[in-house]
Amino acid sequence: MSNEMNWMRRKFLHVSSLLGAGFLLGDAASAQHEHHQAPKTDKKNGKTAAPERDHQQALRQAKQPPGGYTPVITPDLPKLEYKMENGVKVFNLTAEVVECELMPETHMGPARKINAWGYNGSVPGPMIEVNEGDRVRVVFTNKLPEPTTIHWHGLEIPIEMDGTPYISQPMVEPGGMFIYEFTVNQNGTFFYHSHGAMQEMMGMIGLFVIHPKVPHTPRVDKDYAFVLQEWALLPNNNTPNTLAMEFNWLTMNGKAAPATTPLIIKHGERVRIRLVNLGMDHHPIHLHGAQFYVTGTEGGRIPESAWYPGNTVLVGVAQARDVEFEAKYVGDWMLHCHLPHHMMNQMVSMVGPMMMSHGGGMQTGKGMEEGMGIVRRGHALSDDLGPGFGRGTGMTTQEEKNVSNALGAQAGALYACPMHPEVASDKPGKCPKCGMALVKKQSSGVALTETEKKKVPGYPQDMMMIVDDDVVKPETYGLAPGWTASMMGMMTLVRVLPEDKYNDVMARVKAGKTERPPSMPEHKH
Ligand SMILES: [Cu+2]
Repeated sequence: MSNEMNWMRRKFLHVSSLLGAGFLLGDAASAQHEHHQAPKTDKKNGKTAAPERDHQQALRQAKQPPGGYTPVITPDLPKLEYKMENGVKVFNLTAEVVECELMPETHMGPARKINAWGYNGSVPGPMIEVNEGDRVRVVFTNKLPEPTTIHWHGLEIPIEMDGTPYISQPMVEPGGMFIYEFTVNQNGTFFYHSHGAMQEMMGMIGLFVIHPKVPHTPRVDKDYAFVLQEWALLPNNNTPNTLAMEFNWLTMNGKAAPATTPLIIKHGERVRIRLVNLGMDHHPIHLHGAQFYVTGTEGGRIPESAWYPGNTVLVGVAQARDVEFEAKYVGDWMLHCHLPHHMMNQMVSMVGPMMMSHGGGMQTGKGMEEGMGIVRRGHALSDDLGPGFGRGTGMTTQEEKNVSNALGAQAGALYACPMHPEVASDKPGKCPKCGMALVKKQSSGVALTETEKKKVPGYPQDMMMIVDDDVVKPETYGLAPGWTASMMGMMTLVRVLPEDKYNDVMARVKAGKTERPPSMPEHKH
């Protein structure tokens, strides 16, 4: 018997047992139907490859459905399709291991991929989008190596559907199924997630958006949704450390900036952004260049009289926040978590003094406990452990070595390569790495010698990496050269474009056309 047949048989047996227990709300025949839609699994490692998140996705999502609402766009995430069965919207959701790419390979380093847990080949899971009043059935299959359930966060539904292990339902064992079915009587930004704390930290969450019967006014032209997540990843280890309290990779819809796909908005459009957070930290999400109103919470729409203005909204753990604004000002505006450590990638492997490769300091990546700040013995600021909190203590301070970073390399130079910040020159020329013409710098800064740098306590701090070419996609067309230097962690761009540029970029998105703007010469790796 093949693995797949075995799998189907086990699933069927489980469905039968559910029938006996009176848990099955749908009909067994429809449940069996879902076998055909099981995602392809790599037999060798049991992992399911993430589906291609092509740029047509946003366009497909943007098609106006019969309900008359503005469909929600989830950049970098798929939307879950359904089929109608006797007036019920039937979705198939499978919990499984997903290899998720937070950041593609760049000329600065290899891709950052993780073995996360998600749904239907996606982390976070695909968005479920329904209408208030809909009858919804979710045929759930567990392909994880341990039991799980799905909790429908914030939904007022019967207790049998609440997804709390043992309290409202038995665990769904590996290979087992459960049928969730309920009517949605609310509207707003909700989400689904595993009710196992560690499973949540492996990525098991997805958006559940319910459109109101009558669209809210003022109507929005663009409606976006994001899941905010954080990951603790040790160097050379692709499995998230769910015990950690320190997180070094921050994602929006499963991507870390600059790999996040920018939002493309036409000047004057009204925009809604829905933000959902499931992690160990709260995220103050800040929008540049526009004041917004907070118009919704995880409990749904806020009455207009209680909307409040801001440009930073704190999205607490387990909360949802909807913000709305008029895109009055043209520009490529950042949308990002403002916690400084959430504006970084891979922050446990810093250059310079923090790197401490010798001596009595704690090295990042040494072991799960030491590497992510869990103290096993002694105290946190002891000689042994101190450097893991940033810098040396006691004797180890003498071992700190100042090194220069990207900014330092270009300081004092008149010309620099926009792609390779370490390439700088006093005269015009070409970059030896990529052949691009060196660009005259507007401000050359002051060149410091290595000795002078060492007199500066705390130097270096910020690093910048320019990887424009490595993350280029239709939505990035026309961004300023070097834009990726500013984009790290939980960040994306809200691009408010004048109509002609908007049409140009959207045509590129539609055609899947990825090319560099004419001002930037072609460059070879
Ligand atoms: Cu944050």
